[in-house]
Amino acid sequence: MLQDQEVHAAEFERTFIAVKPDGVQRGLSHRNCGVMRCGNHSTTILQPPMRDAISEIISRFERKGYKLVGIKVVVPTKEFAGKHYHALKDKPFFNGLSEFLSSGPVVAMVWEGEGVITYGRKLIGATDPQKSEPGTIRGDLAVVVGRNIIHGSDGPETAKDEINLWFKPEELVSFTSNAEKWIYGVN
Ligand code: IDP
Repeated sequence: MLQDQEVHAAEFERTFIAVKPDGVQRGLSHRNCGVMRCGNHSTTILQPPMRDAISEIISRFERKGYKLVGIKVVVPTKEFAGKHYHALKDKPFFNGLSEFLSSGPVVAMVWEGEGVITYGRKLIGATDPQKSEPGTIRGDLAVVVGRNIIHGSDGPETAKDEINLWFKPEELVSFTSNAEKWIYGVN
């Protein structure tokens, strides 16, 4: 039984997802507003509740049925950011993009599940938020291409490379969640 579960878990693909510095900061600035700047004003309580981008993004992947198997908050160096975006090194925006990715905390994650690479990209939406469908993360939460709040691997090879770049093997977990048999109908 346990063996079956292990085999099943091993069959799932993994993808690298990152909340970029703009996504992290947008969440933090809301918290700052509530706690530091307007925390003493009773009107704060009347403000409509806003969800920050980090929890919103995690929630969308989780609600779909995907499994979080690694997560950390890091501030990458510009050199590291350049490695992450090496495929775009000839683009005119490469330098600015690397600088931006290293400008603040990034929430780096690995998500696991059937079809998670391709479907993760659907959840994320088109690169340019102006072209992302409503209902997608970028469509709902971002406005311009240079601040599109989230990264997701675009294929199996990229996913493998990006996971290896951002995570050590021991930083990732393998487990079978209780929900899995209800999500996949196994056992
Ligand atoms: P993706 O993030 O949807 O996979 P890529 O083409 O791999 O899209 O581009 C990586 C990132 O580079 C984008 O998410 C976006 O932040 C940035 N980017 C892409 N095109 C432009 C552009 O024309 N100007 C500025 N930034 C761009």
